[in-house]
Amino acid sequence: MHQHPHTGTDGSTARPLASRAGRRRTGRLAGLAAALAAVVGLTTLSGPGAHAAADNPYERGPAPTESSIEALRGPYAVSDISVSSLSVTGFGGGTIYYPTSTADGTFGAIAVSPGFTAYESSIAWLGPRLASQGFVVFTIDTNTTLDQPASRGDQLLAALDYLTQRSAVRGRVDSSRLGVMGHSMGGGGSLEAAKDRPSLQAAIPLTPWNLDKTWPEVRTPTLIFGADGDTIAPVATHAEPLYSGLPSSLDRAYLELNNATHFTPNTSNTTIAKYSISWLKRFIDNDTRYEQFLCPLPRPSLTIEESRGNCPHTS
Ligand code: 9J3
Ligand code: ZN
Repeated sequence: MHQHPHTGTDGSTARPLASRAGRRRTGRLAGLAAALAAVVGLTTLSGPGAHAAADNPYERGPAPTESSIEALRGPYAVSDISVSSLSVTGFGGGTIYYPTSTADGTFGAIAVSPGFTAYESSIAWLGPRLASQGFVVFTIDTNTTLDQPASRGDQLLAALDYLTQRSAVRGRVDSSRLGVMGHSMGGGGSLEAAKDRPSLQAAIPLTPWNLDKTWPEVRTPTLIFGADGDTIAPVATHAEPLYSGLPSSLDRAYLELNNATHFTPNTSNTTIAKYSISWLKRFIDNDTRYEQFLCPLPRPSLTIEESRGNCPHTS
């Protein structure tokens, strides 16, 4: 099939990777812990296992700052591959955005579905924006633009299966660290995908639409974005009851965008990006360095109309 990797269209540039100052600190602490353990005769607690437990193997990229999660591009240069609908089954093809370098090993991955009547182009901005932070991102088309949320959920899972099992970048993806996003009926579909596959590590519905408001089966940490001015999927009948329909014990959050519409997620949006990056890093990469942006919950502001969630997360 016609798959052509190419680079550089997004203007992103490679930057030096993390200095790993944290690693050095960890090493010193591990040494201190080993010395202490030796003193009290608990030498079996030191060694490689103790170090591995303190050193998150899924952490990618430098320590984040407010400006790094708000930036148009993160630290990784991004390449992309077009996947023809003729080359796949179960979804409509799409574009895979991925960090160009293989120096950092594998990455977590997410699939993103557009909404009713819409195409991949409507959510394409998320591809390079999220991939440049250290994820493989598959923005997809659905089989037909009229597919309903349950079908969009199945298609997100088919896209993840293609990504991890058959795609040209399957060797770059950690198949145990996957997530889903989607707009409107695609957001409703991301809940359907999480319900069907509890091993998913993160879900982010964007101004979601779904007639089913009860989601007690979901075990996937879920961040829902609503828009205060949404008249197509009003928050009172979609995003808010969908959030409330998740288990109260789940890692879940609801952010209502201020001065926003149903279509706000269809163009580059820094509020969506910064909290999505934080959620994906926190739950797909287990990267607690990003918890500072999620907890305490962002307060109402010019960009956030309302926030809900069950901080503190269990780290
Ligand atoms: O995907 C969406 O934009 C869902 C909103 C919608 O048009 O629902 C009408 C059935
Ligand atoms: Zn509200």
